[in-house]
This record gives sequence, structure tokens and C-alpha cells, in this order.
Amino acid sequence: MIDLYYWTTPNGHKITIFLEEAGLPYRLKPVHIGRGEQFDPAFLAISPNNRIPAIVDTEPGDGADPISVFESGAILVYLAAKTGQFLPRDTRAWVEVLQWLMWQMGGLGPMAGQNHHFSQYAPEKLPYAITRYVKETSRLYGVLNKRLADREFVAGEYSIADMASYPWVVPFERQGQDLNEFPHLKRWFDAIAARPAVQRAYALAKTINVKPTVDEDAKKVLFGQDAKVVK
Ligand SMILES: N[C@@H](CCC(=O)N[C@@H](CS)C(=O)NCC(=O)O)C(=O)O
Repeated sequence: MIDLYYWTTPNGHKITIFLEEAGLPYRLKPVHIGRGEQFDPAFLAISPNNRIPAIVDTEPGDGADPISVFESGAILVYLAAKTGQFLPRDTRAWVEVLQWLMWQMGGLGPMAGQNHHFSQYAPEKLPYAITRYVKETSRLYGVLNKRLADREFVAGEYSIADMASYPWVVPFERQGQDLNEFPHLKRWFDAIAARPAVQRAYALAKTINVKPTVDEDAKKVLFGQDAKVVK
């Protein structure tokens, strides 16, 4: 069984998409990050970076102790290895998927996250910061659009690279982006959105939370963290 420590955010959706696609049994363990549940010592023992998602695989297959994994990219790789799905074994196909997964983890996710922060949440409207991250998001959408011009999915067959990127494109309007400017990306986005497993993952999120995670109370919890929060 996979215990998924989860909230209804893009990095959380990546993992419910995988689990729904693979049909792997799992239990959701909601961690309300707007209320500070990510600082619970029991959660920090699993996820030392005080972020969701994290998983505990209670039956790792080797008969030994449960395995816990944090960082959404590492979780996707772990689950792909466990199930033999969505990450090919052949070296060339494997590295193709991994490099696009890392591109999402190091680029699209963090840049779109900063975009959300400065465009919507920062108490001051800082034009330099907003412009920087809206433009960087646009550049990254451009990279993905070009990549998708002559292929159906990001890297070979539908893979964990697609599952990682899709949830970060869902809030495109909040990121100041117009998908019509990126026709190949839009075609891919619509195809992923139509997948039954993806629809189940997003429907499941609605059973956990339908309110915006970042309300005024949550801002006090989420922003301005320093080393004290993990002591
Ligand atoms: N690189 C991490 C980022 C995870 C992350 O930023 N998670 C956010 C929600 S999407 C979170 O848990 N935030 C809690 C906090 O900021 O305290 C991953 O991909 O797993």
C-alpha cells in the first residue's frame, strides 16, 4: 500500500495522477499546508523539507521496512520503478524522460511557483519580479511548445515527464499565459486533461479541499519561513 501525504496543489496532483494511471492502491493522508500541518514532527520525519508530496510504501516488495520518499520527481521515479510503468528501461528512452522530468522539477515548477507568488500573493506588487517570472514562464511554455511540435508526448510514450508538467500548466491563466499562443502545448494539454485517470485525480482533490489553499491565514504560515520551522 502507498500512503500519499498530499495537498491539492500541482505537486500533489502529479502523484495522484500517477497512482490513478497505474491503478496502484493508495491511501490519501491530507496535509493542510495552509494550516501548518507540514511542520508536524511525524511528517517532517518523512519529508524533511516540510513540503508535500511524500509517500510511504508500506510494502516495498523486498519484504523489508517501509520506504519513504519525498520530492515529487523522486516519488514519480520510485513509483515508475516499482510498477514498471511510465518510465522506459531502455537507456535512450529513459534519459529522454528523465531530462524532461528534471526540466520540470528545476524549471517549470519553481518558476511558475514564483510567478504565482509575485503575481498573486506578495503583499507588494513588484513589477520587476512579476515581469521576470511571467516572462520566464512564457519562455518555458515556449520550450515545451516547441518540443511538442512533432511528438504526442513530452518524451516518447506518455510518461512521468507528462505527469510532472501537466499540473503546472493547469493554472496557466494565473500565470499570465494564453495557451492559444502555444498550439502544440495546448493540443497536449487538452489530451492529458481528457485522460480518465487525470480526471479522477482532480475529482479526488475536490473531495479533500475546494477552497483556495493560500488565504490570509495561510500566507502567515507559508511565506517568510526560515530555518526555525524545521528545528
Ligand atoms: N520540489 C518539491 C516542491 C514541493 C512543494 O513546493 N510543495 C508545496 C505545495 S505544491 C508545499 O508543500 N508547500 C508547503 C510550504 O511551503 O510550507 C517537490 O516537487 O516535491
